[in-house]
Amino acid sequence: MLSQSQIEIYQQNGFLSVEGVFSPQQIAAVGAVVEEFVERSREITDHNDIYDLEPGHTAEQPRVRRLKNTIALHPVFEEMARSDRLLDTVACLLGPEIRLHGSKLNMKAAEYGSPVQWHQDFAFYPHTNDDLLAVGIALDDCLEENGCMLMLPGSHLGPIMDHHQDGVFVGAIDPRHEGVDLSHAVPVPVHAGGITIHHCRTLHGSAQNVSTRPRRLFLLELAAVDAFPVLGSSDLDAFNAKIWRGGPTTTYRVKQMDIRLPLPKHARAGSIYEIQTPLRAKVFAQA
Ligand SMILES: O=C(O)CCC(=O)C(=O)O
Repeated sequence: MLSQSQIEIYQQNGFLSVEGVFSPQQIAAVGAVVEEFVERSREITDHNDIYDLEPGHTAEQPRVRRLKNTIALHPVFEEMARSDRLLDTVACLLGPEIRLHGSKLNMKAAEYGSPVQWHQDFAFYPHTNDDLLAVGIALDDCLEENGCMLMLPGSHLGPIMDHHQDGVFVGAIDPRHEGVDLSHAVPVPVHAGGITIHHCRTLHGSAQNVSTRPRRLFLLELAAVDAFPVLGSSDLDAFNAKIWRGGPTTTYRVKQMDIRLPLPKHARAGSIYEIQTPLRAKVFAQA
């Protein structure tokens, strides 16, 4: 549960962090499964349905950037994500009816973990309304030194920005083109076991991890059940199976707003890291 003042901070800033949501034992159990997946990545040489790999990945030195669709990979992830502690917290912001949109685990390994350029999640998955948010469960201390997320307060109340370059979706903004002053952005640190929550329109990004400490963040994208993806859903049963609280509806709420579709995609589009590769206006450097 959140206090009234935490709810107001989220409404005003578009993000929030809450410490101590999960115990050290819960974090350790999930962390052990994550390490098993990293170990298994030695067998692959390219991105696939499970793994997004950092440049330089080899069997001898596995470098995993992301575990995709994490919820489906092992029951420990779903158990953590569907815990009442977490969903009661989210319900304070989204209302009682909650659907999973997606999940991912961004690894940001020590010394090389890739940056994520500035973007609004909603640009990737526009819906009929914007009652969607992302929860980041910290599996490590996520601090400024090891590449915690940075967010621009109040940006969720502004426009949905252009994430295209030369007419192609690159999943990141050009801050100069958008007139955004990133000097007002703030780090959103959180310790292992804590969570961050950000609104789907909050502008955010994160730097490369050049520290000696890993930064693993398990991200859940959650939606109000009456928000429907503008790009549609090819399998309504699978879509409705992701309702974690409440039940299916055939009536979706529409909010007046201008939406750009995340199309067309470029040839190398895959995870956000690949989608952002062609971006010229990179803010975060990658060594
Ligand atoms: O892992 C991060 O620091 C940023 C994650 C993010 O914004 C994303 O994957 O969409």
